[in-house]
Amino acid sequence: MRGEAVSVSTLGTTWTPMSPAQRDQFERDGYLILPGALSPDEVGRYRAAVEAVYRTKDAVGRLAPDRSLHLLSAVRNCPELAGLIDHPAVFPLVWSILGWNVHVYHSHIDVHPQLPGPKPAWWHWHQDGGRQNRELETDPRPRISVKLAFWLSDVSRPGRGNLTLIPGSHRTNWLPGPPRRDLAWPQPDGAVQITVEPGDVVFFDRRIWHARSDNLSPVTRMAVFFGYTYRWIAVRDEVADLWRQPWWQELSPVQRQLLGGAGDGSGDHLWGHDPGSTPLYRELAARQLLDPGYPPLIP
Ligand SMILES: O=C(O)CCC(=O)C(=O)O
Repeated sequence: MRGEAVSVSTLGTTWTPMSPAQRDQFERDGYLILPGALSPDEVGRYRAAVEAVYRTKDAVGRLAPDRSLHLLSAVRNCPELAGLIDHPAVFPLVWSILGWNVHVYHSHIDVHPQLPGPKPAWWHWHQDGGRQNRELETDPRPRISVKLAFWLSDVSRPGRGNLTLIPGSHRTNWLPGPPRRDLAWPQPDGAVQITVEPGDVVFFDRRIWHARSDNLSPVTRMAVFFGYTYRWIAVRDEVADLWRQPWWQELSPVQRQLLGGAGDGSGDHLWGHDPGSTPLYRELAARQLLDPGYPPLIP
């Protein structure tokens, strides 16, 4: 129910760091698929929450003309999703790659019903991060953020609005494409439609070249995406007064950190100057999972 118990506490659950084989695969391909990360019960619960949001937005005329919903700030708009942001089956992938000084900077709920036919040409291919892809000068650009995509519908065949990506493209700064987004253009070489079952999660490097595809099937596509980055990078989601929400107190300290509510709100804290009051650092320390590769600034 909206505004009531929203979080799934991870206390008492096991956190398993990314394995060396997963790391090798992630470094090589730029993404991992985690089959069955959510149980069928969880899929049912999170689906129901997303469907409720969809109905609410429909009632106030906020769906796109094709009746799709692409809604930023996932937890603000659907607090029942808070249990996904540190889901024990996949959150360890995030801190294994980025360390403990992280937050969710960009998230979205996506509902895509069947389209009557292919949409007019539009070049959707991109790397995440917006102007990071103009303003960072290295080649390849640094990773900086990763994303978890939680699949709540059956996208086990192509043509169902699959996430499309180019494996191994995360170290390529430039993808040849049309001079204007609305020009018809062939799919890039090597592009694959990712096939997933409800409850699967895709974990990807923000730099991987990716695009949503059209859902031409009768199965409404439903997914929730959470992007994580370092706390010294600004949050794109709306988080300004989340702490005033009635459900905020029910979140765990790590969930609050991920939603911008850790420390004293100062820039110093965001820079990671006080690991002792940074919940994810504390949690990893308590579980003896701190990576010596991410030491505090002043030992
Ligand atoms: O919805 C999709 O399949 C793609 C999502 C996307 O482009 C993104 O997460 O940046």
